[in-house]
This record gives sequence, structure tokens and C-alpha cells, in this order.
Amino acid sequence: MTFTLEATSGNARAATIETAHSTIQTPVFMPVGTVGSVKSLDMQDMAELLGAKIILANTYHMYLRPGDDSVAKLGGLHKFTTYPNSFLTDSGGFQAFSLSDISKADANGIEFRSHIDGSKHYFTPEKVLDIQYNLGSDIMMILDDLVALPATRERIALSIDRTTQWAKQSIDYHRRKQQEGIGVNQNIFAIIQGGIDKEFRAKSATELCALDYDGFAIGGLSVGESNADMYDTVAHTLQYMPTDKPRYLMGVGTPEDLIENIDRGVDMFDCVMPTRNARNATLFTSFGKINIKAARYKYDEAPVDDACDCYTCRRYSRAYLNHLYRAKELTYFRLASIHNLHYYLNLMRQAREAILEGRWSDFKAEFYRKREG
Ligand code: PRF
Ligand code: ZN
Repeated sequence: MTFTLEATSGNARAATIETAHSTIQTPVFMPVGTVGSVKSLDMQDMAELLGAKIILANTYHMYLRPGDDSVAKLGGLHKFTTYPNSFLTDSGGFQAFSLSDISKADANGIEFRSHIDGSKHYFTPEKVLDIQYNLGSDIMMILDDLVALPATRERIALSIDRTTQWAKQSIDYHRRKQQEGIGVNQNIFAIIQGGIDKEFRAKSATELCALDYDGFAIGGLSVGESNADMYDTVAHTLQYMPTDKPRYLMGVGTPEDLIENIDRGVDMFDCVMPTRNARNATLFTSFGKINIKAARYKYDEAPVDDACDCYTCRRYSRAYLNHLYRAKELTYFRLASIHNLHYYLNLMRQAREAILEGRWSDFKAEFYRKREG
């Protein structure tokens, strides 16, 4: 993977990441394709969605179903799904923690029960990399230890120490595997933890960023803390992260969250919000969110957003989407997801242009002004 920083405007960055499968221009939003599919869309839709050069898939889900060995037999994620661009795979730690009824971390890994059939499994730092070698993702995330908040300082300290220990094991294992010819074109990112505590974040970031990773993520945020706490923690943590590698904020967020964190120097994001909100009738527009199921749209022949040139807005009215939603028509999910993802990807593209042209702070001001208007 190569990372080329092209411009900064304030702390905001525009860069290009080159993987074996695509050229990714940052800031980038990665649509979530948990099980190798962005919900309600197919890979042709993804190809037509502007600038979608990377999708996030989940190790946890693909391991449980259809099984990473099955995906390997079918030629890996790219061949199996036909998506030609990049995949980033999350490690499974977060999903085991949030989806499993029972999950228990110890010094060596995480034990959890499948949310599908209740069967017992154990993830270690090495095991989640083996799964990701089978999947063939372009960017692999390492196993991290998450704690449910609120937690004691002792428990957070333990989480950081464990995450660092696992990060050392993971990078050693990966470099060893690469020497054996496995995962040669695959990149690996570490995940900084530490809650909203400044000392813990500094410690976690310093320890992890000393290791030979291809990029670094900030994890453990957007888990119920205030926006102000999230933004402060990101700004603080970024100080300890290298400027010549990608910086990824996991599981974030709203359009405002993206703008605020680009403003602080984050390059990569992922979130279920555009696709999940689409399915729940919440559509993003340049003037804020709208609830497409509301009665006021029943006879509204305008597109969702006049300023949007997505497939859905070019073709269909608010009235039609309102009807499809109320009738629970399956087509609604696709059209709404296309619009919301287009909104997110277009926002990133415009942000990038503004950074490249040195007018980031004007762009940010304009973003907020349109929402007030
Ligand atoms: N760790 C991992 N995946 C994640 C997170 C994390 O902390 C988050 C935090 N919101 C989202 N996805 N491995
Ligand atoms: Zn649209």
C-alpha cells in the first residue's frame, strides 16, 4: 500500500491510498458491507455509486457464515462478491463484543457465542488474521480489546495493555506470514483504545504507533460519549499518530461527525448510518435530514434533494418514495440507500476538493450555513 499526502488545509488532509485493488482518495467514507453485501444494493449499484473505491466487511460475520474457508475456496472476497475495488475487514473483536450474548476477553483472546446459532468460538490475534488471509481483504484490522463503558480505570488500563500486547503479536505474525508468501498484498492497521481519557489515549497511541503498521485506527469512540468528548479525544489522539500513514476513525458517524473529524485530521471513516437510516426513512440532504415517511411528502413531486444528482433523485419523487416506504416495497430500500450513500460519498468528494484548493474552513462554514437556512 502506498500513502501519498497531497494537501492539507488547516488540519484537514487530502491523500491518495493505493492498494492492490483500487486507488482511494481521501477523506474517504467506506460503505458498510458486513456480510460482503451493502444492504439492499448489489455490486453493480456499488460500481455506479460515485467514487466508492472501498467497502468494509466483517471478519466476525464472514467467519460464522459462510465461513472464511468457504470464501477462500471461492477465490476470496473480491472474486466471490465480484467487487473489484478494495475491502477493509474489521477484526471481529468489536462485533464479538457487541453482537454476542456472551463475550469474554482474557489475556489470549476473546471467547464468544455466535449470534446465529449460539455456538462457542475463540478469537486470538493470530486467528483473526488467518481468517482475513482467507478473505483476502486489502486492509486487515487487528484484534483489539474493548470495554463496556462505564468501566473502572483498572479495566481500561488492562484493555490498553492487552491491545498493545495483541498488536505486537499481530504484527510479528503478519510479517512472518508475509515472508512465507501469505497476505503479501494485504495491509494491516492497529486500533488505538483508551476511552475518553487523555493519558490512556496518549499511552495507547504511543505504544501502537511505534510498531510497523501500514495505518492506524482510533477505536472505542461513538459508543455513547458526547460529541464534544469524541471530538476532543480524536484531536488529542491524532497528535500521537504519524502524519505519513492513514488515520481511520472507526464506526463514525453523522455528516457533522465526518466534517468535524476531517477538520481534526482524520482520513477514513465507516458507519452503518447512511444505509441503516435509509431503511428507517431518514434521508440525508444538503439542508439536513428529512423523514420521507411523513405525510407532508405524499404529494411532493420534488426529488429528495434538488442539489443531489444520484440515480434516485434524477428519476423519482419524494411522493413516490413516500409511497414505496409506506407500502413496504423492497425497491424503497435500494433507492433510499443509493441516495444516502451518494450523499456521504459526495460530501467526501467535495471536502477533498476544498482541501486540495485550500478552502477547507470556508467549505466547513458553508456546510453548516446550508443546514441553518
Ligand atoms: N474496534 C473495532 N471495530 C470497531 C470499533 C472499535 O473500537 C468501533 C468503535 N466505534 C467501531 N468498529 N475493532
Ligand atoms: Zn439523491
